[in-house]
Amino acid sequence: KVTLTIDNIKVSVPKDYTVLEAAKEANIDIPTLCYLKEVNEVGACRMCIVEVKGARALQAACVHPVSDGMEIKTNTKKVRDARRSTLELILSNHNRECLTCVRNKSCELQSLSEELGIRDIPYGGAKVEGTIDSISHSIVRDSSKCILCGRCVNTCKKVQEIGVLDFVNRGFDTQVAPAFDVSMMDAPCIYCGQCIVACPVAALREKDDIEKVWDAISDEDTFVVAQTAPAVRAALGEEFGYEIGTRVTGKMVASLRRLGFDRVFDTNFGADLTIMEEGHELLDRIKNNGVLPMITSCSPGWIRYCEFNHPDILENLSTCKSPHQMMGAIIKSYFANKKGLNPKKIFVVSIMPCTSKKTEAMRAEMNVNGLRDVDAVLTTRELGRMIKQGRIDFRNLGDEMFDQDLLGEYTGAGVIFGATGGVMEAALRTVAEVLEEKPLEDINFTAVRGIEDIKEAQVNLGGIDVKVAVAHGTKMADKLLQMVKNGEREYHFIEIMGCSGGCVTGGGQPHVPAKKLMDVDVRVERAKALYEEDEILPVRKSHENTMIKKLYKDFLGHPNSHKAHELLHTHYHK
Ligand code: HC0
Ligand code: SF4
Repeated sequence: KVTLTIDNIKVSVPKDYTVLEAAKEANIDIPTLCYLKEVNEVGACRMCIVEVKGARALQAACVHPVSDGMEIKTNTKKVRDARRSTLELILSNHNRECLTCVRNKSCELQSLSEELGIRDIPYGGAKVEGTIDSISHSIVRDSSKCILCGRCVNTCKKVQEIGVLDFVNRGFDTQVAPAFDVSMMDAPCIYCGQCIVACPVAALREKDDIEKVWDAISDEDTFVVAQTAPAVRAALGEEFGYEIGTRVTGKMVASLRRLGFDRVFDTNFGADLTIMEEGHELLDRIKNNGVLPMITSCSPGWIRYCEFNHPDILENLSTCKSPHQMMGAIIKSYFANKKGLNPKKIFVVSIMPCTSKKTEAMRAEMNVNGLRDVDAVLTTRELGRMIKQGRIDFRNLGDEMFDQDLLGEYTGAGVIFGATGGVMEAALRTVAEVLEEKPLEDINFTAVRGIEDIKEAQVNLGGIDVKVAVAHGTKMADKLLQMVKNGEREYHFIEIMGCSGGCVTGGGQPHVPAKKLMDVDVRVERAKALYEEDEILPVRKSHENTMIKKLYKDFLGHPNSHKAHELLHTHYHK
């Protein structure tokens, strides 16, 4: 440990700490902008500069190491003036249309300007002309808002190890963009949206589909169905001031009903259905020498990653569509049928924590008899905005239940899909009981829970030692696949999610300021909310969902039946 004083407060910290981390320990708040814990610690924006006694220049606290006896001042006039000048310079070349900006009130640049009391911007000079890339279905890049902090660049490069974004051009013309300045649509971007989550401003944002959904709702001839992904309930509250990890399932349902959706269902029903299809697919592959390991297919970011980077293992991917696509297909067939609705008049809206789902829903294969399974995908953030546009007092809503007709029941197994390891655990609960033909003593497969990079387990199921593994984030997915490919590891079943933490930290989830990320692991807090819901549900195994049983009895026949294949399965492209 070393001891130093910061603003006359003595603090002892480990010797590998930076001044920023030490100040945090002493409850002293140093402003940051480009800093993103463990991802972007580069000292580029110079907002975190401090006075270090004995040093001639001001030092960037986020990269400056502590030493014994060091004396730091974090908030002198000299420091404040320097920070203000730096900020004015950034603002002089920034598109300052805050009122019409999607990040209005959640922008880190905006809050800094307020904190530092910026009232006018003295530099009137040339401004870089911005480019907007809004060609993809998932992501919009607006360079007029970009402050070149590099948070997105390093997230894509170091967290995901994909490296789509980089600094292109030089000097005044520098931009953050895919190589050769191509559209995100033409880059090997998987639309995971982690760059959006990392962006402190609105230079990266999701493609906004709110108007499409309002139009459908206001058309009296259209039957509009909402379905909500497991992870949305664990984060939507943050848009309304709730602490990270607050579960708002009941209020979320109530708000969707107020917005005018004709039905509000839970994608968890689709998740339970996925487990039935995927679980039986696994059993079939194991029994009949099919291609193993089988790998989950519900994360569209992961699927794109696999198609781009591991085209040799597409056969290993489960053929199951993802739960929300299955749900859409069932709504437009079984549900429409039973309810006497014209499927052409049904508009399915998926509320997802994910930006890649927007592109997934537009894939040509994702249709039922020529109709889209899902017509629009909104992120958790977009739903938050819609609720505000609808002037709904979210915090004072009572809890309401999902609609119950035909597709209304869901199990704890479905809920935990939203956290890394959840799909695996849900599958094991079902596969175990099918193979063992008796109820499990303990349904909590804790070995696959948590945020460890790669999780492994071996479960004896009906005399077979089934080996499973879980990876989250494409960097870890790649590592795991390399081990499988070079023979270091052998598995029957692998769960892969495109984002670290799984869906709870998907690219469509509410923004968390970088400062907050120094204190909390969002992946852990939001996952807790899901495991909590799993614990309190009366039914926690997908195959015990009575509405799923009825769906098979009345319509699909049995898992992996011809009809199930037609509606619920898909294929992939090299
Ligand atoms: Fe997920 Fe899903 S669990 S991908 O992470 O499988 O986005 O939350 O909705 O479809 O159910 C996301 C979350 C889903 C799907 C489900 C799966
Ligand atoms: Fe990289 Fe994901 Fe952003 Fe695409 S969406 S640029 S893959 S971080």
